[in-house]
Amino acid sequence: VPEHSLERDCTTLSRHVLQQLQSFSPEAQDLSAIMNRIALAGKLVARRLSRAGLMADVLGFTGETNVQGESVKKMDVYANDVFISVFKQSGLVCRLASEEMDKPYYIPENCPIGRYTLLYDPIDGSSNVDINLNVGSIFAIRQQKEDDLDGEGNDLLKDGHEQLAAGYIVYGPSTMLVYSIGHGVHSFLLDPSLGEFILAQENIQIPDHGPVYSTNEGNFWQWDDAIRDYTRYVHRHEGYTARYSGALVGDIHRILMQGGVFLYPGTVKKPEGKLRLLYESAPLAFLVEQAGGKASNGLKPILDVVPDKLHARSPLVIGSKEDVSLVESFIQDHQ
Ligand code: AHM
Ligand code: MG
Repeated sequence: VPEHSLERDCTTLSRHVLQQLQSFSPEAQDLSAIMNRIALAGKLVARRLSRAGLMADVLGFTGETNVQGESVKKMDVYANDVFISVFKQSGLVCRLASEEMDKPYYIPENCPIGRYTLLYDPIDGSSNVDINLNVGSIFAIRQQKEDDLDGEGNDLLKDGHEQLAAGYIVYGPSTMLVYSIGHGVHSFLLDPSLGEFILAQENIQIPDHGPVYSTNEGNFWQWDDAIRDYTRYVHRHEGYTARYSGALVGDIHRILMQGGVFLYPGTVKKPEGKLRLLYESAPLAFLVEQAGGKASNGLKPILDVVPDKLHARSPLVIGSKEDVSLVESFIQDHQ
């Protein structure tokens, strides 16, 4: 069997975006071009990661602390800058906001022509980089409707229904991009020999129930009773399997394909959990709902949660419908 059969459908990402919107409307053109730039950022990050262990000055910490109080890794900085530089040249995005930047980053040349904002986590699960395991990038696109008068991004403090598109890139054995523009969830694999993301699977549907539960059980004694009771329930019932890699994108990707639930509940030290709403939980919630799954903060859909600040956190329960509802039922019982 030839490696690349000519019969194989080589749908590229930008063509796929246009096909879904089935029009040459300005929005279709814009989203297609934006996705193309995200794909370019993904290729640049993937290339750097693939050589990370071989190059001096790629691994480890910079010595700085970010706005979240976390030590900054060199790969975080590199990937953050990659997204900025690919969008500087695009003319489409006026503003970027990420986990690594205190305030949104403006590209004045693109305002007000490119009135889109890109929200992103450049390297999710960065502790995995140093041990040569999978990491990811998460992104969401929002239309910028109001002026951001003080440059703090207060106009971004809206719920997740405002997202026009969202997705992630997982840097695993292969690099895969999974996205949605509100018409289902589709995955693309990076073919390094072509330098293109090629359609892998269209209209991914998450099973209504799955075996995986994915959470950091080291936090058991920091959880409240509801989450502890849920965990005890899982331990006492057959058919569950635990998977947790310390990198959200990979854990969610597994659940998207096989079903199950990922939880990052509030803890004593972090009552709102660890994950940030605007560029981690909300984009993944958009994607998982588009695949027929569910995402909740325990009490209501993640997409309904309005952040009170740019880097706001929220508890996250996400995955198969039935499994998320089960966790919610434990939380509601303890209200
Ligand atoms: P990061 O974006 O700073 O890497 O943090 C997010 C990561 C997630 O990928 C992962 O699910 C979580 O942090 C793991 O946290 P913990 O080590 O507390 O279980
Ligand atoms: Mg992250």
